[in-house]
Amino acid sequence: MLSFHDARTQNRRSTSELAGGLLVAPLECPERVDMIAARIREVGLGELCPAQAYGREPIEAVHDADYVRFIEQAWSEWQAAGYDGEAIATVWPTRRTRADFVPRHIDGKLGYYALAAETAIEAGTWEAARASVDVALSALEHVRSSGEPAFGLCRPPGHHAAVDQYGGYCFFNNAAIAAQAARAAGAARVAILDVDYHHGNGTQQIFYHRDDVLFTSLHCDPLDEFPYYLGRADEIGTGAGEGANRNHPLPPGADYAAWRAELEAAMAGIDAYDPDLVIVSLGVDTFAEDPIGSFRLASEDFSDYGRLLAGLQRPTLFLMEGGYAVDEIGINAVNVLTGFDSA
Ligand code: FKS
Ligand code: ZN
Repeated sequence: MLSFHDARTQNRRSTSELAGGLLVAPLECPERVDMIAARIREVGLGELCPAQAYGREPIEAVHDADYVRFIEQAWSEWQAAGYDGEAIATVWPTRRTRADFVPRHIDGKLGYYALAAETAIEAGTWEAARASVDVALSALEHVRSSGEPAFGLCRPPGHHAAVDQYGGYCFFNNAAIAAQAARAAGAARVAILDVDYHHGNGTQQIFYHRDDVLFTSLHCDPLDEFPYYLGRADEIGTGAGEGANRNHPLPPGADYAAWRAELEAAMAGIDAYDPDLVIVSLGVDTFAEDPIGSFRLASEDFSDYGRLLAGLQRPTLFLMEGGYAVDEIGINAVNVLTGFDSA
């Protein structure tokens, strides 16, 4: 299968992630992409193609224009405020304050648009986030024009990014933007299958009221895991979207047998939905050795579920999300793709 990438995704070089009360080197690092690209070449998965530029229009078909402008300008506003470090939110609109206006000060804006504090904005963030969308849309175009599967080596990831919120290492929701672009290009129904260890709260929020995009997610129970405030099984969609949102939370420490059983249930639902396109939000932080995930998948399990996904027999777009065991990230991500191709 063909893969798509863009060197500008490596322009995000944040040095600070707020973790355990410390500022540490971010888990979501540029080497993740290098390792996956190296593995693609090593196994001869297929050509690694450069992305085309799509501009901001497809981004603004999903995200608020004011939010997109905020991501564009946040770093220069932060610098203009005279701060020395990277831009990190420290204050929020909460359950007992107002959230119906955007403050003028950059500190107020950061809290308004952030859903978590671990993710810093720095000099290369805007360019990398836009490039990540271009990667997703380039891979989509290949799937649509050829009917063949494709892989978008997106970075930064996207599934936590909501209509007007960033966090959990995500700024623009690559999978949602690709789904929306596919709809605009004529696909009647798109299914998003999110297999990242964390719930895709942003993707869920974006399509919660719609029945033309099905969101199905397997993830660690939000009672125990980030993003904590969304992702439970009783969230089924609203209005026209009722029934088109399906969450499969699993307990911390889940093994592959439990995970695979949920995947089969999720796939039966996708099959019945009869989508024209399946978008897989491919996070490999379900790996047993992942530094932040607690699930127990082995490298060969990724090949196994890649094979299983081919059984849907639908045009399929894989987009990279999380995965932080950098030494094995290439093996695990590419195992899904070779498993799919081998079926
Ligand atoms: C470690 C706590 C980490 C944030 C977790 C973010 C997960 C991001 C992801 C994505 F796919 F978006 F990258 N808390 N000290 O893996 O879901
Ligand atoms: Zn994740």
